[in-house]
Amino acid sequence: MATASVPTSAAPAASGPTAFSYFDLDDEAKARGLFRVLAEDGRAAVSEADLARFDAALCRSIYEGMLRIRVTDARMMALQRQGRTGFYGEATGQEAAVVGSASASLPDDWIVPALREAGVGLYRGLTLDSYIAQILGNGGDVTKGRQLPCHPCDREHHYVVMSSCVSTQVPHAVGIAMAMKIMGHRDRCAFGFMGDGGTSEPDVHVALNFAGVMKSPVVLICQNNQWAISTPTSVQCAAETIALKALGYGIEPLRVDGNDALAVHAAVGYAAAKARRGDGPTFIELLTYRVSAHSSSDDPSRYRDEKITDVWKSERDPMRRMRALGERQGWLAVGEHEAWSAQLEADVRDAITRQEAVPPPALATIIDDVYEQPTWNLREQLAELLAGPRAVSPHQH
Ligand SMILES: Cc1ncc(C[n+]2csc(CCOP(=O)(O)OP(=O)(O)O)c2C)c(N)n1
Ligand SMILES: [Mg+2]
Repeated sequence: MATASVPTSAAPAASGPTAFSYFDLDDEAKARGLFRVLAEDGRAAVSEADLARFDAALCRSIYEGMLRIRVTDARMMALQRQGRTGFYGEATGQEAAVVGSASASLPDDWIVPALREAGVGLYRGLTLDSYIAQILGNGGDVTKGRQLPCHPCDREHHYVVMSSCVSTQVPHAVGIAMAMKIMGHRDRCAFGFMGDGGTSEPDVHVALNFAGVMKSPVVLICQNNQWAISTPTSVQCAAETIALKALGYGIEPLRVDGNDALAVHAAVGYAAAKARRGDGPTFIELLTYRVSAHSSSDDPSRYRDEKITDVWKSERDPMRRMRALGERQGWLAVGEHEAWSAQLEADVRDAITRQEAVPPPALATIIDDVYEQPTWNLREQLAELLAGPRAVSPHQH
């Protein structure tokens, strides 16, 4: 084993190569094309010289971030099945899209996620303990148990809480970017994520219009995982590609193999650098596949052919592609994948043990944060609650 411990991912590597010929195509060709750095077997889809521009430290950091999501998601789903948390939505199979994007962000940027980007937060420094506290809604949860699981936030690392209402977050990302521009904050940008289904929502069109007109420093990223719960993209999008929609708003579109972490890193790095220079927004479609269920409440075998899913789980798996590259190039030693997985698994289990021991938020917090001083009727209702039989949460027994 070449490395004894998991490398830190707190400081995202942001210097990515961007000078690939794909970026010189005209906008329509970019929106109809599919940018790739790696073929599915982990071999170069670009010249070996171009591939060499991704250094080993960056590749290792991306791989570790992807592995962390895969291990964490599997444990959290098990926790949900055991009734220890109420809900979970995995990003399994989408790790390249998530971490390839995160690794192109800088600490001063702001991340406005959709459902499957918790790994961006984790990559930027959201701790496992805080993530799990928020999933359990315990007394250590920064949102005091008021959010659904899988809606994490982390102010310190500029990771905004996700909105359950699909796509309402996209205008927020554009608004943050507009504020950055108005306040003269150069060298930073906002990332706004959405799903393929999310692009059917009016909010996305409002956001794209403002971003285009105001030349906001925003990177809009659509994880096209080809499903919106049980609705396939093909029955809710008449455009040939989702990226083409950006053209109508005067925004540069990119379309990228979302299971190719290096292509995602390069494309998002290109868009972020452009935004930080003051050259406006980019819309990026990342083509991937939701190999998991929509959430712990869903059974996809009832509405889709899981034989197709199996192909995405095996030969199109984004981790397999990076691992093949790492073993070929030598930045991933033989046995290191197993050692990292075991270490990450232990980290997650330890954090679960610590967080399950934390009691729920005190009942009195129920009236916090609405008024500077709680009103008389809220105080009266709280007193009544505390005097009653439910003064102790059932979860404490
Ligand atoms: C405004 C709104 N409509 C419907 C829903 C129910 N809903 C939750 S997730 C989802 C599908 C989202 O699909 P997509 O945007 O592709 O994201 P994915 O789940 O595939 O990551 C829907 C319809 C919702 N939460 N909000
Ligand atoms: Mg989707």
